[in-house]
Amino acid sequence: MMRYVMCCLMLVGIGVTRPARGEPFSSATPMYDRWHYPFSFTPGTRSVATCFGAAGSAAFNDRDGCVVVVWNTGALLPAGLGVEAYGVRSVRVTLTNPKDATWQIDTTVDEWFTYDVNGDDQLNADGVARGEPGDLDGESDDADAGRPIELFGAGFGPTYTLQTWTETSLYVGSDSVSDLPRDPFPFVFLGGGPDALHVEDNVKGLHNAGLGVYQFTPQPWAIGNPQQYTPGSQPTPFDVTFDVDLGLSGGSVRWYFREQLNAGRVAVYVTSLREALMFGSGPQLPAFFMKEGLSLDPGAKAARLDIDACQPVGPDFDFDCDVDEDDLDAFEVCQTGPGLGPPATGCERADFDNDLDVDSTDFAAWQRCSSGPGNDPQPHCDE
Ligand SMILES: [Ca+2]
Ligand SMILES: [Ca+2]
Ligand SMILES: [Ca+2]
Ligand SMILES: [Ca+2]
Repeated sequence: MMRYVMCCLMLVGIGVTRPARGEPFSSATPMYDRWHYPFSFTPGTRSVATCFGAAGSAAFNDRDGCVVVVWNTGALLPAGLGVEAYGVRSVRVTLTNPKDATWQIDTTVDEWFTYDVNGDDQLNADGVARGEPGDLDGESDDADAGRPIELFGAGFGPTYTLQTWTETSLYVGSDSVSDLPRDPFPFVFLGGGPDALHVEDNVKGLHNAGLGVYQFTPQPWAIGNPQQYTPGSQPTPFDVTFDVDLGLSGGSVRWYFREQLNAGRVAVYVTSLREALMFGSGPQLPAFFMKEGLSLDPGAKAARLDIDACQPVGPDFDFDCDVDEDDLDAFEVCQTGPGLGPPATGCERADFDNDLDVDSTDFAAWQRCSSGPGNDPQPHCDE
């Protein structure tokens, strides 16, 4: 038996790997975990990776010390079946912080102008909130102590792709000489997608001019939630869990994970704008064991991924592994009536019996599959 469970995937009902619901799958992944930082001279082999920011500092990405993790999901369930063959109910990422941490807990987003926008190493030196009379630095105080740890999608390009990047690849990003986009880079979707907004420099407002976006506060896909952590009195390692909000960006975030299951690799980018320290380390910073650091402490664990996935039945329009009212709403938009002609573009999926209309026969299929929120539909209910 493996001493360390490095990665667990909870997979439900896809193809040949069709375990009972809730049965965990384990493998010796992550495939890659890396401290994504310009001055990591041993890329991919660090035992612990810290997350911190350098907001407002020229030639440093605002999100400076970051973690990129890639899991080889294709080793656990078949990839390449087409995105339509993958539904995702939930995604949780768990990272483990070494003992003796002192960083303050903050589980809510801080606005971009509560960081050091002007790069003078002070926050809101004038003491006046952004935009108020007398504000000289464009900054406001941080209303709640601490900085959140934020999980985003991992975008790739122009140098790398999800398939070509490895944890030892040459670093691409700001390098203390020039302001450059990261590759891979943390991103959010613009509105309902598919355009990706870089977030590594959201305080300086770089890399998204082509989309008309400058300084902004991105909504993370998940915020780290420390488990049983007491800052300044923490004698053991502890987990930080990230429960992804798959409903963000009108389903585009869920699509990201479906698309990656199809690609056989799931990647996430974990960052914090917690203010930097000299040498990028210290108990004041969120820090996470990499797979190379498992011998450091009996409580060390590598990054873990839990995905509850499924092979969706036809009436599961939003691909979240149930058939409920949300799916009915989508179906009703597509209804045409008997013999009233082919479904509109985007509604082809609603024509379950493939007779070129969306009528009561198709609705009957929806009824057979109806399972309620969060419940598995009966297998083959749409046939
Ligand atoms: Ca400042
Ligand atoms: Ca100010
Ligand atoms: Ca805060
Ligand atoms: Ca559904």
